[in-house]
Amino acid sequence: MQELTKTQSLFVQALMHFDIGRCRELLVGQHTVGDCSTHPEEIVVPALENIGQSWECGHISLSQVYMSSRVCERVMEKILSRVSTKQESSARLAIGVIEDYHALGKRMVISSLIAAGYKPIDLGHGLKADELVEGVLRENADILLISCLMFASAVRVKDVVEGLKRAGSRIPVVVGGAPFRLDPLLWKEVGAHAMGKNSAEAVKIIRELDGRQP
Ligand code: B12
Repeated sequence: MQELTKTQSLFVQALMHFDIGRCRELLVGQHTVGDCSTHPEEIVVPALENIGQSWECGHISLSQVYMSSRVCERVMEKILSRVSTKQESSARLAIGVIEDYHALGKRMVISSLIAAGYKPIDLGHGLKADELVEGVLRENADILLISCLMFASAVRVKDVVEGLKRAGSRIPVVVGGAPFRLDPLLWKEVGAHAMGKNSAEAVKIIRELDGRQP
């Protein structure tokens, strides 16, 4: 199991007690207002990974995993900025979670994009490949971001890329989520344009594609 820092361990303990106040306390000190840095993510992502591993080993139940993620959602919702502090961009970004229901990563990416001056269109989660293609065409998106946490859903990105091509769209598809972090070549295999490991990288990639300076 991955070794955690002291703060990450305290955060795991607080999550196991569903102690929202303590979780917030541990994260707030890490966050700088107006900055799209990933400090809270550096605690939340490894902590939830650790909790996922405990579930895999049979040490905790799925309902504990579920409750931990709900607590993280509540706390992050309050911490992450929803107000753009930077110059706004007119690029139309669409974002969705393919097939699976792990939506916390998408939320974090959305918050960072908003803080960086974008107005991402949230297509939702649990989406089939053709639903993502439909969403892109309906919203006339310039860039599609896809989040996923399961290998079975990651390989479906290929269907989205092919579906977009069939529909005559050549927009870049940017992917992110655990399967792409674990297999560094997977994003290329599924035909994505780029892959980001966290929400700061998501912003960096989008800025490059959008031709904007940091
Ligand atoms: C919380 C959680 C749940 C919650 C989800 C609640 C929710 N609303 O999100 C619940 C309890 C519902 C759940 C259910 C299940 N889960 Co689950 N879950 C997790 C857990 C513990 C944490 C995930 C998480 O929220 N992480 C925190 C977020 C913030 O991290 P993130 O998504 O990676 O996002 C970051 C980056 O990846 C990046 N990013 C994310 N998206 C994007 C997109 C772009 C474009 C970019 C650039 C970057 C980017 O930025 C984010 C911030 O840094 C993981 C463990 C793990 N290792 O991740 C297992 C895990 C993903 N789950 C797993 C499984 C198996 C399941 C279930 C099938 C269990 C079951 N038997 O029912 C179901 C499936 C549900 C479904 N169909 O989707 C497995 C997947 C294994 C695999 N190989 O595919 C994992 C890995 C656990 C394990 N160790 O086995 N789960």
